[in-house]
Amino acid sequence: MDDLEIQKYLFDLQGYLVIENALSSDEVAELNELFDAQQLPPPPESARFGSAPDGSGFLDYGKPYCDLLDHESVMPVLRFRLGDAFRLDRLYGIQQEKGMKRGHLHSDYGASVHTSGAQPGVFHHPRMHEIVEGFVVVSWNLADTGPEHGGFCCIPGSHKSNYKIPETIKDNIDDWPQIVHPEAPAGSVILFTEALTHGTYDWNADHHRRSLLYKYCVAHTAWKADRVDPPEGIDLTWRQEILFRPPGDPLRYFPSLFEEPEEVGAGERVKG
Ligand SMILES: O=C(O)CCC(=O)C(=O)O
Ligand SMILES: [Fe+2]
Repeated sequence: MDDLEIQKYLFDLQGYLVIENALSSDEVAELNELFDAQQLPPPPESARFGSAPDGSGFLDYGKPYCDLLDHESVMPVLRFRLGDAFRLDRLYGIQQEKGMKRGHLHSDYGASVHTSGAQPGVFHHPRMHEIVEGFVVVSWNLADTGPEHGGFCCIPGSHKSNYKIPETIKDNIDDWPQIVHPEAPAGSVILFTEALTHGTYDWNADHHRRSLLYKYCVAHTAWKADRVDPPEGIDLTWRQEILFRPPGDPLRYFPSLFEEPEEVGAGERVKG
């Protein structure tokens, strides 16, 4: 499903998108080998791994992790959602083993976020200072996830809702068919807006979940004050370097990711 017209329609409609076979099996194997080389403690101890800000997170595991930053299968969708100037806001990985429990349903923007002040059952008009969009998560699956296994789950369309999610739906997600667990096998990527109501479902599979979450936002925004550091000793492309810049007004104080800067020749580095 790599037709951009369809991707735009589905992302807008559902608030998320799954692209299967975004990575070849060789690419998945290479990422998994680099992960194994880290010899992290197994889940649940390191259910979240490679987080940044706080250094470079899992980007330090090797160049294939950096090459996912601007992978060709996700850039057109990110451009559609975030415009020509966006930045890497944070990242982390999730591993789960059989029996690990779900996380609660949540969204970071819109009526259902706890900071919105929305009252149950009352139409919420976002106030002028509220962010309602502009953050997209790109979640690469290095192992099969989906309805039989667990992993990402969400309420499609909830990013457009002007009503706060009722507590009874939030607390009883198995009773509500509105909550979906998309099929997302190894090599697939899930893109979703942080305004979508989403969560992590119980992990029921014998194999471990292993997903890498890269979080991007429009250039003038940030989740918190800290920045992800570029990894040391790995050559980044000019475009990858731009992703690490601090926030700035798009195209005025933060450059386009889709126009190679004139002063930068092949292999040269953008000055921060
Ligand atoms: O993929 C998942 O399990 C959901 C992760 C999540 O909640 C998030 O990235 O905000
Ligand atoms: Fe989340």
